[in-house]
Amino acid sequence: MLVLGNVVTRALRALRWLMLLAVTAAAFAEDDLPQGMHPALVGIDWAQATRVEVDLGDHLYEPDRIMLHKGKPYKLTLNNVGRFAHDMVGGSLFDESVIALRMVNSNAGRVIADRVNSVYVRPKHTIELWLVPLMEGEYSFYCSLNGHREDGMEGVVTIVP
Ligand SMILES: [Cu+2]
Repeated sequence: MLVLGNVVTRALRALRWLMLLAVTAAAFAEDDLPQGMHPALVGIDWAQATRVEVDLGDHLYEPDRIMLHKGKPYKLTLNNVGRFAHDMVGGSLFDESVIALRMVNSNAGRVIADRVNSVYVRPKHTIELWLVPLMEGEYSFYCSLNGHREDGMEGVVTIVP
C-alpha cells in the first residue's frame, strides 16, 4: 500500500512538471521577450523591422555586401536558392558586441537565442535572423562548407550610423 502510494505521489509530481512545461511552452508561443534579453532589444517593434534578403547560391552570396544601420531592427533573411546546403559563419559579424540577436526564425520553428556562431540552410529553405546592429564597422561572414569560401562564398556587412 505504501509502495503504491509512492508511485501515485511520483506520478502526480511528474504530472505537475508536465503542466508547468506546458505553461512555459505557451508563454514562448507569445511574442514576449525572454528574461535576460540584450538591452538594445528592449522596446523594439519587430513589425517595423527592415527585411534584408540574401540568396545563398552555389557558391556565392547575393548580395555579398550588406549595409545595416546601427540601432535599427532587421530581419536578415537567408534564402538557399542553390542545389547544395550552405551556411553563414559570422567571421566577425556574429559577436555580441557587433549585433544583438533576438532570435533565429524559420518555417520549421524558431530558436530564441542571444547569439549564434553559424547558420546552416538546406537547399530551398529560408532562415531569418532577427537582429539589431550595435557597432559601426565592417564585419566578415563566409560559408564554411567544403571549399565554398575558397570559391568566393564570403561577404561583408557594413554597419553605419
Ligand atoms: Cu556554401
